[in-house]
Amino acid sequence: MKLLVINGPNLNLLGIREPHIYGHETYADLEALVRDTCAAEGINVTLLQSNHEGAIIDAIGAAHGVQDAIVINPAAYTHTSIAILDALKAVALPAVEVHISDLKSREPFRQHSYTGMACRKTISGQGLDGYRQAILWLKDDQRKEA
Ligand code: CA2
Repeated sequence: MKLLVINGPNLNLLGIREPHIYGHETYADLEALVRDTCAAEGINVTLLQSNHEGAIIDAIGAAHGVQDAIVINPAAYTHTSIAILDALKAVALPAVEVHISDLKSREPFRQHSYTGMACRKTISGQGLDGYRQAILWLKDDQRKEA
């Protein structure tokens, strides 16, 4: 299985502030967790973190015919980006949306997800473990579809 893991704006700054919301772990910890999980599961993973909407859209488009699945935390673009929603719909790869924090218990403007509308599942409020859960879910989903 080939997996693309995308992290959106400011997730490179994890760990420097708001630990009560996002925890103390850094983006390097997130990347290590994803790489370790994928290594254990025999998954070939590509990671991208970008603060630019167009770069994220380009990466989703380039995944067509190359990747088998996508894990995405679009960060603030979750709540604004119809363009990322359209890119996910266009490539039609199985995708899981992850949020480190529990969006249900946060501000009203974080309650709506455009990007989640193109994802098979959303995992929110599980901290970095949400990425591990998303990877395992997609692997199981692929096994069921095989
Ligand atoms: O909970 C999540 O994973 C979010 O996607 C994180 C985004 C936020 O805009 C979404 O509503 C929920 C923010 C990512 C980075 O934010 C930081 C804030 C302070 C310090 C470092 C990073």
